[in-house]
Amino acid sequence: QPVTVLPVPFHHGASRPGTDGGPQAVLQAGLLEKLKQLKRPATILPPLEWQKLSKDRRSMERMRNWGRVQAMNEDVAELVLSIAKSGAFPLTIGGDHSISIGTIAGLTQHIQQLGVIWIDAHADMNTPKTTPSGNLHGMALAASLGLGDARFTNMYGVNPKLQSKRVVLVGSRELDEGEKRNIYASGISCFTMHDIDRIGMARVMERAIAIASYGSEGIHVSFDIDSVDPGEAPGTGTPVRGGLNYREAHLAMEMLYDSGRVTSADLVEVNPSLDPSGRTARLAVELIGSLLGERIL
Ligand code: DIR
Ligand code: MN
Ligand code: MN
Ligand code: MN
Repeated sequence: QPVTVLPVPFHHGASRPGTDGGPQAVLQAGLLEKLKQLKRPATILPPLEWQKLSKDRRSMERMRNWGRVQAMNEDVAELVLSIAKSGAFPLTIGGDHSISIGTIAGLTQHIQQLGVIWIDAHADMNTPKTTPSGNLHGMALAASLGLGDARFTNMYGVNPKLQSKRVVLVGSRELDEGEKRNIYASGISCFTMHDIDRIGMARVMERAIAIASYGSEGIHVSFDIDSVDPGEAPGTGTPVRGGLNYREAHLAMEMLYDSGRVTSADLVEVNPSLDPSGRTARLAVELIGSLLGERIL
């Protein structure tokens, strides 16, 4: 199956700039070469630029830059939808995690009962009521489940986009108080670092894949690079220690490929301005390789 890469250089869903350089860094680290090596026909779309905005979408403290995030997500959704309709695998490179509101909105126009595996140090389950930061990248999964402001829960007039019984968090280790309540109330599944320590990544992924694929036409993998330990992935805006080690991250991606259920993916929160070494972007390319079928032997 061909892959179509959508680069989304965007940072207005997060506190600090830098993730707008993410797509270029990942491309420079050899994404196209990796896809060629895997014999995947690949198309790289031009980096998405958000539309110039009229002045009536003023920022708000509990939803910072909501106008820019909304405008960007409208374009992301349309492009991802057209990629999916073309029969290619949509691979979206961020950008901060707020862009996943758009990818999921577009995908759910095409794929019935989409399952989602959200691999992240965080849950991104805040709403404007619970957010401590006002940053929309911390609200992206909640919005896709119908929690929060209608500007983000109601794209295409469909709300909610996802059913909680097919949504799984993996790698969680820094949850805000309100988020914990939202996780319980929503009924999504959550495998924290504690669960990975206890039962191992292999069993966690077996369960996550089973949950996300039950009754679903496809699984979307939303991979926040901050899920990986900052020792391996320092180039990200909100690093949290105690993350996935190098092999755990690859194993997760390899098992997702082996499931044969994954129909799209996002790779987000790479911030090259925080990583002069470039290893975070190189890791991102390697992990995409594992997700798309690369094997050691
Ligand atoms: C925090 C950080 N929970 C917030 N979220 C991040 O701002 O809502 N998500 N960094 O990836
Ligand atoms: Mn800027
Ligand atoms: Mn995230
Ligand atoms: Mn995160």
